[in-house]
Amino acid sequence: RFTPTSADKFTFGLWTVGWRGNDPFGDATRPALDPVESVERLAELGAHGVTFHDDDLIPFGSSEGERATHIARFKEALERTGMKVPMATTNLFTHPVFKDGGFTSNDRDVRRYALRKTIRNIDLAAELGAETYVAWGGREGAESGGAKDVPVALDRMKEAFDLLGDYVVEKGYDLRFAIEPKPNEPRGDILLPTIGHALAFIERLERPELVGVNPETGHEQMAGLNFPHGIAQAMWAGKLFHIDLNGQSGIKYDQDFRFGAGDLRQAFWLVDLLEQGGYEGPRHFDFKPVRTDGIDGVWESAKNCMRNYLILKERAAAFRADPAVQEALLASRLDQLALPTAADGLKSLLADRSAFEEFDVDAAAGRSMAFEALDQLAMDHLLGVR
Ligand code: 3MF
Ligand code: MG
Ligand code: MG
Ligand code: MG
Repeated sequence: RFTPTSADKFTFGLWTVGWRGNDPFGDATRPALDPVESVERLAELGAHGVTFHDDDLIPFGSSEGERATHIARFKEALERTGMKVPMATTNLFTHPVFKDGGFTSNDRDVRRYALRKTIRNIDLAAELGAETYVAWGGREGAESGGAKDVPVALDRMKEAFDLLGDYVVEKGYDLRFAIEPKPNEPRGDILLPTIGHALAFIERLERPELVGVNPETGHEQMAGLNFPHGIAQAMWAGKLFHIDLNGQSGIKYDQDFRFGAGDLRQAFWLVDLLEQGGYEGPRHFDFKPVRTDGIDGVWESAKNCMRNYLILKERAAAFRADPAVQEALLASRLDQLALPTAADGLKSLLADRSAFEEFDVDAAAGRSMAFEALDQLAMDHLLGVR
């Protein structure tokens, strides 16, 4: 029970289990992991696949020959284990050259280099069968007002995505882009800080249909936002191309706890939404095994990201199937929310005296929404007492 199979579509970034525990105040606490070992161990745990930044697989500065060897070993491990690579991404944040950003660095040479580095890894992503190419612009931002002309930087950001769109269309790749918003860290403020900013930006691109979002639980919560609400709007817009699942406790640094840790109630509603709402993409974990633990904690936490998702999936399904919940939903008038407000048209709305002149506002104000009973049913299901 709660043991995943490939059909559950759980995927992990190589950089997640591979994180060595280095943070701004301390050195690594664990040895480096060979990507081949990560593929093997995650396959044994029941994962569907892995994702990677170019530099996770091919250390920055590798020669062409070394690059080919890293790719060949990785491919061999994928074939042997049946693991997939549904997504890949570019590291445009670790090397000091990206200190002021990749696509929006004030330094034009750096911007051209960032595009070439991205395009090189897009070729590899397509070769490995990836469907989504994620772009997290962690260094696209500023610490001070004069340092970045934001509208001009957004012009450069648009230019980058338009060029990348040209590239995949020219090559005939079946690859879509997903922008990953984050409000801050490592920059003081990052461009496209939330799902909403990213969705608005995408509509200004030359090929908006090629670009969606890859929201991360903790990133939205760092901005004090409700993650399931953000995901719901992304789904409503047809833009949830990919997702980064993890755990976060409130407005703090990017905690990257395993999925299910942190805000458990939001995790419950998120799984309910993804499962009910027909999201078919990978359930991708972007978490960091706590640096207090050894390699045992790495595999324990990876296993438990998937376990917690499956537990919440079962709890959410039980909530939806409970007749008492269905009644409570009616008492809270969710069925009425689903009705168009004026399907009869503006003219008959204006002619309807019961809608205004004869509307009993006090009676309507007096009707309870009965949300407390509904929420306690959810709580009882979440806590496993129903
Ligand atoms: C940082 C992140 C990133 C992105 C990744 C793109 C290093 O907070 O979340 O992980 O997820 O670069 O997938
Ligand atoms: Mg993150
Ligand atoms: Mg995070
Ligand atoms: Mg992420």
